[in-house]
Amino acid sequence: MKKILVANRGEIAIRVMKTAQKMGIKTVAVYSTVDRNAPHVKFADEAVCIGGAPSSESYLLGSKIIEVAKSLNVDAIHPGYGFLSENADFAEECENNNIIFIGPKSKAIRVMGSKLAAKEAVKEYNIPMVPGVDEAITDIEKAKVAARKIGFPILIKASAGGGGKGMRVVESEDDFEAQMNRAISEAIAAFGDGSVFIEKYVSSPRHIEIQVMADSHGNILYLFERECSIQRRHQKVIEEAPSSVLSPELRKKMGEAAVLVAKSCDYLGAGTVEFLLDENNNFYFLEMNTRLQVEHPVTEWITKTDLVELQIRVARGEALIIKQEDLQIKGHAVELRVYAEDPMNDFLPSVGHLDVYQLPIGENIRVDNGFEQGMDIPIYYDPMLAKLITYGETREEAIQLMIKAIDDYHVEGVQTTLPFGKFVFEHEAFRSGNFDTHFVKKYYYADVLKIQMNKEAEIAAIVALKQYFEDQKIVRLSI
Ligand code: MV4
Repeated sequence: MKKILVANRGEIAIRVMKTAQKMGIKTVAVYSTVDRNAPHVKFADEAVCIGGAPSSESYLLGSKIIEVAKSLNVDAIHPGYGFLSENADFAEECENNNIIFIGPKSKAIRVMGSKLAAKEAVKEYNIPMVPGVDEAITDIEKAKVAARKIGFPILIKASAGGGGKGMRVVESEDDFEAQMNRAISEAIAAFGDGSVFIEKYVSSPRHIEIQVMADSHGNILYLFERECSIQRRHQKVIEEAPSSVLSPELRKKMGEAAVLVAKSCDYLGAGTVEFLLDENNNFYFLEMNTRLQVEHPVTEWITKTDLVELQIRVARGEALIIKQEDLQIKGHAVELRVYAEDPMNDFLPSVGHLDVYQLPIGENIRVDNGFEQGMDIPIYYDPMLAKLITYGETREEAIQLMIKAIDDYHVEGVQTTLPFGKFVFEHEAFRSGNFDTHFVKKYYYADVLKIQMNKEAEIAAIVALKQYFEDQKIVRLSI
């Protein structure tokens, strides 16, 4: 593998190219007209403009990207996350054009892209799943009987959905039919597929996901868990590894279950198996994400691995040389996604010009960044600017360093999730590890940031006043 095209932009494009460079592999960037001067374009050995700003005219144009790859003698395409990363047709088109898709085979993407097909695939492996009906609902009366049996509240999910899209909680039988009809029409509108199914609603779960890595020789590893319960509207904001609530026994059980999920679809490359964990530490398989995830750095840090390097190695046919027994968790890592969003205004995108943009630096601080000072943030894409990751021997150390790094991260011109991050990392519930997916809803309201900022301003004023009095003394003494 001599040349890789990265079919993505922003921090993840750069992150992938860094590893390619380290491995002596040439890189090709693709970009849209608004990204002409973007850092990922400058970073690559070669770069090709593939179209207009909307991703439908550029980063989502699979055939165009394959054309570019062929014309530049590219051996492999890394899709990053988002865009074409979980598009089975694109993976298949790569396969058909003799370009290595750095990811699983199109078949695995297709199976895991449908939650119902995923449930079907793992059936024979005894993976714990939430009680429910694991086929598309066609008869509402029959479904009602099933829902009664499962017990309310139940959750309606769209098979083609993901990341929480198309979900509906139904509290009682009276609402069942109306909610079901709404869910079906929503699923048709959003995914062009009206298949929905029902599950028992787990009311206060944690979101724990397991990183897996598979080669083409039958080896599958689990690289432990990430705790991703701090989300808002199904958008993760803070992740950490390891989770503070898994015992070594539970970790092993979940890891082994994740490996079986990967096995069930003949998985290749990096994948993530999502589980819910309830109050009694029961875990349930939810879905598998067939890509490298945004939050992969926390896993890299605690396992001392480079997941992109492993992806590339298995994509070119190498066997994994690491054995499960060799893998160990060392230390603790936390990550904050720095979005150009206004946490005081319902997290609305706050795109604009980066007047000031200075990153924190230091030992045990990693910033996976896609922007620089003076740039405009395009409105066309996900507003994530960077990921701030810190590491420590203990969770407490990693969190303490994170708070310092947030203070050393200077952004002017747009609002960001940095102050929100500080709020979470200082919060007692987060510190104690006693939280679930309802954290943000439960504890966060816009005014807490104002209160926090006022407190900081007061402290700053007191410090300044003290300094002023001290200076006065010196002035007086010197007269
Ligand atoms: C659930 C659930 C409760 N019960 N399934 C949301 C994202 C998607 N991957 C699955 N999700 C959920 N599925 C059952 N049977 C609660 C959620 C859920 C959630 C899961 C993980 C992280 C944050 C969440 C926020 C709300 C709901």
